Amino acid sequence: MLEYSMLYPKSTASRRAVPLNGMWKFRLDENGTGRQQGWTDGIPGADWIPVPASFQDFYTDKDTREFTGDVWYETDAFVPSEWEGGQVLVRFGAATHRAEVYVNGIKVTEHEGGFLPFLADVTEIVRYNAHNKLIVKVNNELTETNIPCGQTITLENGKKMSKPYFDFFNYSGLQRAVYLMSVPTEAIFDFDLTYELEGIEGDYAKTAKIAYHVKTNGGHLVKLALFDENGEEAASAEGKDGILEVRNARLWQVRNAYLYRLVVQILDDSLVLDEYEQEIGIRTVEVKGTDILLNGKPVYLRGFGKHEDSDIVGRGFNIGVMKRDFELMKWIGANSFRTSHYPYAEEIYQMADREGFLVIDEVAAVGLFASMMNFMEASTGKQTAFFEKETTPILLKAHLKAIEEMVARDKNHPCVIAWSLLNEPETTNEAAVPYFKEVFEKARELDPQHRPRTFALVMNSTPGACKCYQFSDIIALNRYFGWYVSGGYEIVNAQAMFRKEMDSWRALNLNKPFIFTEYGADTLASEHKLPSVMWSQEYQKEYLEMTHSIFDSYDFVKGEQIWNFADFQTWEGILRVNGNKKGVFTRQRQPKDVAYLLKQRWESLPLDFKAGGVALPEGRSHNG
Ligand code: GCB
Repeated sequence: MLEYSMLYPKSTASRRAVPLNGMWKFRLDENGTGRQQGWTDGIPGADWIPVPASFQDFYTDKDTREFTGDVWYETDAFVPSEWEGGQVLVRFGAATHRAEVYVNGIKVTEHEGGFLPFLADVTEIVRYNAHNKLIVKVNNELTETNIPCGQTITLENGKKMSKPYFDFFNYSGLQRAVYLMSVPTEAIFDFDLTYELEGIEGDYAKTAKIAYHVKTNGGHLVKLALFDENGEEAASAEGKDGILEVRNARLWQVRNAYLYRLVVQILDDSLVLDEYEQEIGIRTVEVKGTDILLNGKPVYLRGFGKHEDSDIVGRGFNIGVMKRDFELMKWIGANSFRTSHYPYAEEIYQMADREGFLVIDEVAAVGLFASMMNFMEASTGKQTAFFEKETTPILLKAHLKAIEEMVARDKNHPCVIAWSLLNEPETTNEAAVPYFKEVFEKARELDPQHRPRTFALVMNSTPGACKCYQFSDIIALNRYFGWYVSGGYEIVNAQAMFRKEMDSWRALNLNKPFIFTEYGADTLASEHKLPSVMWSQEYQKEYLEMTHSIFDSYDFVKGEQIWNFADFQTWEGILRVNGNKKGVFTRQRQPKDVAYLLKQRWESLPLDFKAGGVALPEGRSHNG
C-alpha cells in the first residue's frame, strides 16, 4: 500500500530518505533489444550521465538529442542493515514518459506518465548491508493514448522521431530526484486538510479550524501537533479524523507567506512508530461571482506561464535555476504562475509555499488537439475533432490517473489555488463534452479543498464555438491577437477582433472570473527596430500595451499570466527560431526590454484590482 503514498520523501524520527542523485550509468537502446540482451542485470558499455537531468542536451550528436525509444539508467544503492524489518522503497520524482524499474535483476514496478512520482516497494528484494543494483528503462515515445499527446514516426533511415502535438521539446529521462527510503511497517500514508476561518483581521484569523483526515495502514493512535514559525505549539489533536483549532492564526497570504509545521505521529504508548512532518499554510481559496478570493479577499493574478526548461539540463530539476526564477518573479512584481504544461518538480511548490506565490497546477493534458499546425488552421475554421477516436477511452483513463496522482501529490500545498485540467484542447465538437465532464468531476471529487478548476482555451474556443467552458470555475483564455492573428501594422485589426470576442464573453454574463493564461509575442533579444517590426523588442512592447488596454477595460478579467516567463526549447521548424522566444526573460534568465514595462505595471497594480467589478474606461490601461 505504501508504494501508492505520494508524501514527499523525508528523514524523520522514524524515516530515512537518501537521495540517489549523481552520475548514473546510461545507454541508448538503439535496437530496443536491451532486455533480451540482459541489460536488466547490468548495462554493458554504458556512459555516465547526471541524474536528475534530461539526457538530450549533453551530447554533441543529433541522433542522441533526437533519440526516441528506450534509454537505460543504472546505479548502485547501498541499503544499511538497520533498515531490515521496515519497508524499503525507491521513489522517482518522475520518469518521462514511462519506466520499468529493476532491482538486482528483478522487475519491481512500472509507471506510465512522465511528470508525477511513483514508488517501488523493494523490501523483499534488496540485500541488506550491501550494494544493490538499480536499473531503470525509460521510454520517451509520444502517443495519442497518454498525456502529453503526440506521435512517434519512423524516418527513412529507420530511426524513430518524436512528433509532439505541443510546443515544447520532448525532453525526457530521469529529470527529477530519485530517493531510497526506509519507512516503518506501520506508517502514515496520506493526509488531507481543509480550512475554515473566522474573524479575519489583517494578517490573522481569530480562529482557524483545520479539519484533517490522516490515512495509515494500522490501528495505533494518531497524534497531530502544529507549530508556528517560532517553534511554539499552536494546536494539537488525536485520532485519524479531527480538527486542529488555531487561535490567532497567522494567515498564508499572497507574497506574505506564513508557514506552520505540521507533525503527524503514530504512537504505541510513548513509542513513536512513525512520524512525518510538512509545512502548511492556513488559507482558504474560492471563487465568488467574478472574484478569486484568498482568505475571503479578492486577488488579481499577475505572472507567468512557465516551463521547466534551461540550458544543458533541459527539463531536469535544477535548484539554482529555480532560485533565480523566483528572484526574477519577485523583482518583476509577479504573484502567480501556471505550471504549464505539466506538474512541476515538488521542490518548486515548496518554494512557492514559502514565497507566497499562487500556483495554477496543470496536469500534462496538452496536445489534445491534432497538431500544432492544426492550431494555426483552427483559426481559419478547419474541423479539428479530437475526442471521437477509438482510442479516446484509453487516453481518458490515463488523464484521470494523472489527475489523481497530481491532486494526491499537491493538495496540501497552500500555493496551489486551482487545478488546470487541460491546455488548449479541442472543444468545438460535441464529443469533447462527456470527456470534459469526467475530467472535471474527478478533480472535484478528489480535492478535499474543492479548489477551483479550469482549463486553458485555445483561440478557436470562442464563446460561439466552445462547447466546454461551462465546466470551468475560472475561464482561462490563451489569446494571441496581434501575434498569430493580424500582427505588425495590422495590430489595429487584432485589437478590434480581441474586443469583439471579449464583448461576446461579456454578453454571456457568466458571472465567473476570467484570467488570461497566455498572451505574448515572439521576440529576439538581439532585435531592435524603430519603428517596430514583429520579432523586435519594440514590437513586444507595443503588443503588450495593446493587450493591457483590453484587459483593463473588462471588469471580469481577474488575472494575467504572460506567455512565457523565459525563452524555451521547442522542436525545430519554420515557426520557431531555435525555440519559442516569447520569453520576458531570455533562456539564460536576463530581462528583455519588456520586463521593465511589466515591472512598472505589476508593482503598481493593487492586489484587489477591479474587485467589485470596476474597469478602466475603454482604451486606457494601468501602466503604473
Ligand atoms: C499556446 C500553447 C503554448 C505555446 C504557445 C505559443 O497556445 O499553449 O504551449 O508555446 O501557444 O507560443 O504558440
